[in-house]
Amino acid sequence: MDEENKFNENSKNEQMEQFRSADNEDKAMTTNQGLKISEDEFSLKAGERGPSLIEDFHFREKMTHFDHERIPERVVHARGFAAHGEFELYESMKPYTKAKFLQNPKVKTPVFVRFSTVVGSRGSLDTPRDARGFATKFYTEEGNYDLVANNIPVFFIQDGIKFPDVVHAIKPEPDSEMPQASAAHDTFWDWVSQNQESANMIMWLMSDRAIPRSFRMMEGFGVHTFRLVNDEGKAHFVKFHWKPILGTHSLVWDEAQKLGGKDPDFIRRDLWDAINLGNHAEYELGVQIIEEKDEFAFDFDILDATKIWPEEDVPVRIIGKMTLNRNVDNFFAETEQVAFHPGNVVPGIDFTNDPLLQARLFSYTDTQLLRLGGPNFHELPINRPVCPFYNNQRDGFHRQTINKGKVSYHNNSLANNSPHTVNEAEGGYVHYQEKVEGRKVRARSESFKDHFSHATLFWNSMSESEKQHIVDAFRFELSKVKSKDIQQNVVDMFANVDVEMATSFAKTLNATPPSSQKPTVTKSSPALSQENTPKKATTRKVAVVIADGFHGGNVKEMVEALQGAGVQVAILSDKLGPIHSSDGKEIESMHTFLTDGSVAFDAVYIAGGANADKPFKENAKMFMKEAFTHFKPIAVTNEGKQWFDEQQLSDETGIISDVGETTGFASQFVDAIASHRFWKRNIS
Ligand code: HDD
Repeated sequence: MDEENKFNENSKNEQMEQFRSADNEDKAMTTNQGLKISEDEFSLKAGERGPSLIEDFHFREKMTHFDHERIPERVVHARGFAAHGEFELYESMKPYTKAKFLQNPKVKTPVFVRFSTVVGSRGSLDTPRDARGFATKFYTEEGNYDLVANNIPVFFIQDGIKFPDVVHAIKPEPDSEMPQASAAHDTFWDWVSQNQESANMIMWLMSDRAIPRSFRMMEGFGVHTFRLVNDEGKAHFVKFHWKPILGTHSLVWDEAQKLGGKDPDFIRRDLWDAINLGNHAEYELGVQIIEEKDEFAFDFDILDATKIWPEEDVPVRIIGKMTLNRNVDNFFAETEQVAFHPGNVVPGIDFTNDPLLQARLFSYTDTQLLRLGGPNFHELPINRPVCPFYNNQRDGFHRQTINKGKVSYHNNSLANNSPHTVNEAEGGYVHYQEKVEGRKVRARSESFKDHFSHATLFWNSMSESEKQHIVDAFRFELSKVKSKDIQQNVVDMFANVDVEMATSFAKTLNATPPSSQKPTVTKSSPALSQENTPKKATTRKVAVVIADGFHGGNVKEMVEALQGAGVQVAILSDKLGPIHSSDGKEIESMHTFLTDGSVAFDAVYIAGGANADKPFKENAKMFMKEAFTHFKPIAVTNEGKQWFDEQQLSDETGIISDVGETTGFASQFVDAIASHRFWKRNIS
């Protein structure tokens, strides 16, 4: 096979094929030893009403397997959802890195991406206020490269030794194991106010970023400063970004909470359905690059993971695109067993001395040894590199490979010193030879001491509605804190970010407002505001609410226009099955008021129907009122228009109304869907 084509975007899928189980269809059931089974419903007994017998190997095998089916969930990021895809390079990065998958724009690399929430247990919900994990495994011809990222570009702490502390503080409190999947409790906010390096991350966590609308609509950030190293051994500092093609979009908090009950799987379902429908999730890969000579040219330390590199100062260069196009075959085998590690690098990508990154380089393998039960988890199908691997590691729990021969050591003469190491020119990984010197100290660098400038920069960059959401989030979270002292400490801490902001939530808490000493940072970064993200109607979900006797022509026209714009249409009524129009047509309803709230949709079209009864009308009104308070586009015709008017909602922003004649009604609605939310709407 020619070298060029040996590895391609299908390499991982082809490799996994050999591990997929044979089809069960028409097969006789057997034990794991291959013995055919004659009876699977009754255990072996001494007499029909007698005691069960220990010799029942079939019962024992079935029950033992079941008893052992759970593995420890991840200590953080337990709830995740993953998909396969490919990465395609737009332009060669050869001047910066020798990483083979970043050389040739023709090469496509298979990827596996696992998204996650951080705090909640595996069986929690998709929509809590939380950071989201965005971990990508690139199966490259030189081995696996893992970009283990989050949807927030900064972190809670500067030094990884504090990771167990922040995680203990944010997880459910250890005495009661409450609250689940939530930061809104005393231990977390106590930790925040006693660890002020968290200020910037907390601003992001209180912002809309922490309640994404979809995994398809989230940015990803490698957070740390890494190094790219080229063929000549020259290094550049780099930060990695994923930019979603659909833009970065969020839920509103009330909607997120309601979704947690109505559909705890809302976000994973969104990705699963989108991929099945062919609406593949797409993200562009961007890099910010800083020359080594400019390491100290900034008013923050580029090794400090609580700081961003403002995009206006260090532009993000888009270098490729990732497309997630295939759902997993088996959640456990793939999503649960995948093991990421920021230390999985390829030649041309290297680390820096960021003390957070350095700690991570220890933690991931360590946790996986426990979670996946031993040192051979690299052999699990999802974790295997697509290139072969050879070394002298042997044995251990669940070893799959049958290593031949008696030689399992290096150096050796018996096997011609195989496997042998290779030099850099032949692909051997050589660590970047950064010069280091210093005394052994447990200390924070002076250059890491500013905790507030970037938090203020973030605040300054927000639109009015985004600022309001941040204040509301602080109000919500801190109102759940029982200790008055902790509430006050947080108010005092965040006065260092913005006095007005801290005053706003101090009032709600009945805390003492901070003095009016203003922080001095006036800079803002427009790239941080979601106001400036791409907005599209495509793949958005709209509920079309109809009752018997609906206006067939209006609904048909609207449904066709929506589908033409790539919008997903869901017909919703008070019952499933055919709903009849006044002109004798029928449309199948697949959703009901009972099963789906308006929170499951991005916009609603209330068409109504002449035969709607009172309960229908009340449900429809509630449905549109809820969408209204979530700032969503609403279209109304016929009875829908009447019901809207009857509610006397104070504002018509984002309401597209039509009594049957208005031209461009459907296209106005599509435009409104593309605007997503109408923040100026008065919902009071
Ligand atoms: Fe971590 C999992 C991302 C800091 C220790 N982390 C984990 C996952 C993501 C991140 C996306 C889930 C991977 C998956 O889907 O399987 N973590 C981050 C980011 C960080 C970060 C972006 C800051 C920049 N993490 C961090 C620190 C430590 C850890 C400082 C410890 C020193 N992270 C872990 C872990 C986990 C993990 C305990 C739990 C499960 C796993 O590794 O495989 O090792």
